[in-house]
Amino acid sequence: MKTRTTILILTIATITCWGQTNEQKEKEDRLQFVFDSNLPDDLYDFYNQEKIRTSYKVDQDLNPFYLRGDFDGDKKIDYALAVIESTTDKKGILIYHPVTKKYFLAGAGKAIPNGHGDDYSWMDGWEVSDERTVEQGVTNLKPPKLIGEAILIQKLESSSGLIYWDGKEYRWYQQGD
Ligand SMILES: [Ca+2]
Repeated sequence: MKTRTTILILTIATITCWGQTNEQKEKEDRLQFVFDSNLPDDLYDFYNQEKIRTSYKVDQDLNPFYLRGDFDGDKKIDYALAVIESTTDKKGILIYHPVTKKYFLAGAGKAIPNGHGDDYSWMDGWEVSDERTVEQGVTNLKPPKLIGEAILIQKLESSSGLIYWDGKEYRWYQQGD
């Protein structure tokens, strides 16, 4: 009797397992990854919202895959998460302001002003910039006065640019070409 129950349970477990679609599996893997990564609470809660986590995958190819800084200059920590838009596979950055709970996209389907289109697949490095004053870049555009910390985006040994907050939105400033 005991054996029969065990077999029954195992069979049900196997069927349940087979019934799981790839999509579900992928979603669970994604969640597990985020869970395992020890994301800061604010960022975890943000990413774990249904509409966010179903729309954007975390870009696990980028190291680190998230940055912490005061991007809007209010002296409170903000986050930038490397993401891939699920429907298009376009890469980019999701910037989150925990104080206002607002988020902003750069790439991953959204082109920001003066930027590099809506897909940052070329991006292979990023960091919080330590520049307080931005030097003249390779275009004629005047360097912005930074309100908060800027995010330096790099295509290694090639081009770089800054993503910075202008008080209303995030914009791009091209540095090297
Ligand atoms: Ca801030």
